[in-house]
Amino acid sequence: MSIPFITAEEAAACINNGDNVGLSGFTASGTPKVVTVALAKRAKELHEKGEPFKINLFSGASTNDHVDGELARAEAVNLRTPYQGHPDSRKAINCGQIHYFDYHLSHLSQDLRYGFFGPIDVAIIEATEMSPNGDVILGAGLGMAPTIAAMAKKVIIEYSSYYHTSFRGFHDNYIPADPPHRREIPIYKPSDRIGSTVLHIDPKKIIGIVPSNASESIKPFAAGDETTERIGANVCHFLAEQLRQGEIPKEFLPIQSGVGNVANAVLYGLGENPEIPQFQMYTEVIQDAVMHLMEEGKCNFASTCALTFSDEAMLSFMDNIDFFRDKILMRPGEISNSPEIVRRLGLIAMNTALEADIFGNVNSTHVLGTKMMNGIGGSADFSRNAYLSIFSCPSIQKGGKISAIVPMASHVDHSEHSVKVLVTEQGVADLRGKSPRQRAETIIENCVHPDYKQLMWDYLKLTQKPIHTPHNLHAAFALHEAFAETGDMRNADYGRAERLNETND
Ligand code: 0RQ
Repeated sequence: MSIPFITAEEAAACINNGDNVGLSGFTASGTPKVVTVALAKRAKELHEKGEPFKINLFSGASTNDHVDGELARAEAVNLRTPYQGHPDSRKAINCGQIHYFDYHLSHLSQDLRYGFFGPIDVAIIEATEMSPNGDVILGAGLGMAPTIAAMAKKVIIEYSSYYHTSFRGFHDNYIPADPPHRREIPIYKPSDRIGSTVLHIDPKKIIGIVPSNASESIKPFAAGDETTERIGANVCHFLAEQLRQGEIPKEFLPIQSGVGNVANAVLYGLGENPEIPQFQMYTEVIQDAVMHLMEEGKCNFASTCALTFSDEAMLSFMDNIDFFRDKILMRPGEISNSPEIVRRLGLIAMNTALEADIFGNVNSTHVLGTKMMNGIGGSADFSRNAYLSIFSCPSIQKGGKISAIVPMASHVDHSEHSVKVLVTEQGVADLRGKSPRQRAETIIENCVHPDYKQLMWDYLKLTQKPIHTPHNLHAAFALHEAFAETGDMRNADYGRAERLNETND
């Protein structure tokens, strides 16, 4: 069967107002790059004619400007899930223009299959190779590609010529059976392959192939500053000590690491630390740092959902692709982030907090409790189920006007039950085996910035009678209130709580 080549505009014309559209890819990697741009143009033209046009957008994780940027600016998105990180879509979400629901990345494929969000009307899948029978070699990221390709009524292929070397052999396409038929996912070590290198798509559903030669447009990470380097060093020293004490087995354990400068600093730190043995990764994204760790022999295998390399690093990866062919497997998000596998392999999970409270509850998503930043992503898939779950963040933000450690988190993504270790540039709080008061004392002593320590000790004193979790509900958000009113959390005032205490006495 011959599948026609079509233009991006012809493909976009096949997408209708109100459609559920699913995309391949995870982070920018492997996401569509030309059809969504044409779709944004179509939306703008229809809006100019007074016609409504919005889609519901389902992706593996964050995307790129070609997707979230273009579509948000064109006001072409009604519903968005599970994760985004583009400033324009963030703005549209926070002003109520896009309905966004923040969702665990490991859940979305299965919950789509369960029918929770209706059908997938159109899937847009980036391919790097394809045969006429519909066998596709995906690109640098899978995300939900297997599920949305199987569910979609119509499939559009974006055929990328940017990848001039073959990606064959890097993918492990697999869809678990749904309950009540699900069995264990048979991964017992990060390198176990369970699925197929090709993704078969019913050719009868493929409406056309759109050529593309766009890169992922991922910029290299800025060099870490002193704070991120100190956080990285604190995490590395802690892990080395855990290894010495036998709390981490001497063979070490597979690592999951989130994205960003802190994650990069930790990985480089692990690479340089002679006490940390060669390790493997079971994670959702690998960035430039991992490629270098592999070249140096420090990391000998990585299971991931995407190669989130900067364009520069991707070119060097392609030049040396055969070196990596037996060292990397890319899997769908529901496998790379599967709680079952995370628990079985015993991962060391390292993720980032926006805000944490002195009892160890972590907010990774909501700035000051109300504004969505990016989303929970895979952080809870990993942290809830890890052998050791570590959250890190700088102790202060905005030149010290914000303390990242507060009495009560203004939103909770990871409860105290999932957070075992908290790290800032100030130090490490190991929360295992500690009661709420002991956790608070450890966090204040080791992680809080000196400008905020006294405020936190004073907060604990507000609860005079012994109680399990020493919160004072009249003062729990005093730092947030001070920021809202004066622009600086250091102006927090516990006066009302203190006066009420006196009255109660
Ligand atoms: O503001 O952009 O104006 O400078 O938030 O903060 O310190 O640069 O943090 O870029 O590493 O992102 C949690 C968002 C951290 C990310 C989060 C302000 C701060 C700055 C960014 P500016 P930083 P990072 C793998 C796993 C959830 C998903 C996840 C994330 C901006 O790591 O999205 O882990 N995690 N996925 O000034 C007010 C606070 C603040 C604050 C920071 N307490 N109050 N503003 N900021 N803390 C990836 C995937 O799942 C695909």
